[in-house]
Amino acid sequence: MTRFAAIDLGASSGRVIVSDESLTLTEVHRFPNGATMRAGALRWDIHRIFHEILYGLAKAGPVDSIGIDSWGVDYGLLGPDGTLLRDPVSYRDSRTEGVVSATIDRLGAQPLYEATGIQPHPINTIFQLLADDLTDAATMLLIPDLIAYWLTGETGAEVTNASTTGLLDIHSRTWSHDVARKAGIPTHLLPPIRHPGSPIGVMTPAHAPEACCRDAFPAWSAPVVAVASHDTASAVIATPAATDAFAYISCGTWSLVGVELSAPVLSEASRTGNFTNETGLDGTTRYLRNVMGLWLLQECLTTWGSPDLPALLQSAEEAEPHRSLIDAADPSFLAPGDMPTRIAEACRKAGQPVPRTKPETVRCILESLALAHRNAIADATALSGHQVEVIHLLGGGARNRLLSQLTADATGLPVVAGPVEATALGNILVQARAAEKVDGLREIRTLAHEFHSKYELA
Ligand code: ADP
Ligand code: LRH
Repeated sequence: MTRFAAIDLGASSGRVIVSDESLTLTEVHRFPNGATMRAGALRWDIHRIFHEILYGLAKAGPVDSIGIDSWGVDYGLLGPDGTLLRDPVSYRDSRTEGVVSATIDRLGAQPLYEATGIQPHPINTIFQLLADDLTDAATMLLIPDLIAYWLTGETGAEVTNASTTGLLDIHSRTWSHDVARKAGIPTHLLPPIRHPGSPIGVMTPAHAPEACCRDAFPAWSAPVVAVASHDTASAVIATPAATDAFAYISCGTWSLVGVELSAPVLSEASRTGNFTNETGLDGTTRYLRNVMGLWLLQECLTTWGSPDLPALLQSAEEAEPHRSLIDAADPSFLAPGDMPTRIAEACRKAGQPVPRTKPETVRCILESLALAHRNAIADATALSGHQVEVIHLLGGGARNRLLSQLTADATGLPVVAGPVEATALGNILVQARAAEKVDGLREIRTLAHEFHSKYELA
């Protein structure tokens, strides 16, 4: 019986999920994730994350292959001897303030967009690298590539996640040394590009950081295979779509809202509309807008001392509708901190009633997200000409019935919620294709559809 392990790292939780040949997924380990202030910056505790991964793999038992995906844009820097210089900084750190506009002024917004297809968002790797100390840095590894390096000793940059950096040439889908040079980023930092389905190496403790982890490796080994290592790319792969006329909302910490295209859209209207062209499986384009997503709710829950989410959503369902709306793309929501106060402030500034209770705040967040979903889908359709008949809402947000309903109400389109673990499913389906158990993207989507009907709609 063939078994695959998906290591799926989200900004709010990480999980190790195992599948058998009949696509039954078992979550063998889940652990909380989040960035904290350390050594002068908001950082990921990557050694703890790696330790949790090893614990999950040991619990999973022997598998035929392992695939790794995570949130995009963030990276670690290796020194010349292959050791990690510092814990990776989170994209929510304020270090890129000022770098974005200065870089755009130098390189030109439209030329940069035509070269990379990526909207100039302050989280992008290109801006983070420009704000970083690159002294002693020999190699830049994106988060899944860093985990793969610690598991196998092999370095590389998987293409779907490399596309989130703002340094990938949208036409050749290789590093744009031209953009890197003009921006002032040393090109030797950028490791060779690899593609979903290609073998990375075989698991061995030899290259992992000694202190945290070597003893925690499982007794067995397995090949590590490149998957679509950007979590959003993996989620979109596992869209249970029966038609090409679909839009997706990959809905977790962020809402990534858009359509899948066969070619990028690089017009000025697309750039000023804040659309990005990320690379998907087999050269597809994920044409999407970043909407702030359930981060708004997560941060409220943290401020409120983690009340029960299902109960709170129930009260939000009963709260007065259409009372106040915020702009869910407002960059002032990006940083961590007291979110209820920031939401109240945004309402006040917009001359709207300030939410008085927790359920009213939640209702305001979900209605604002639904409106942002509607606007992004309408704009994606208008800018790309792609027809949309159905919306697939993928990821943890699919557990939020109210959000799906509000999105359906706002768009006037049917919303299919799930799979909740679309990212892990996409990760596994690409491993299955590498093992020659599945063929093209169409067959992968048929399997995702069967999975969804069997396990989530039953
Ligand atoms: P990420 O991969 O970015 O960490 P997930 O896809 O795991 O995000 O989704 C996390 C989100 O899922 C949470 O912020 C929360 O809003 C939502 N969620 C999780 N459990 C539930 C639940 N029981 N009911 C409603 N929403 C939920
Ligand atoms: C979602 C995600 C998104 C990126 C952001 C950094 O987890 O990968 O696609 O824009 O995190």
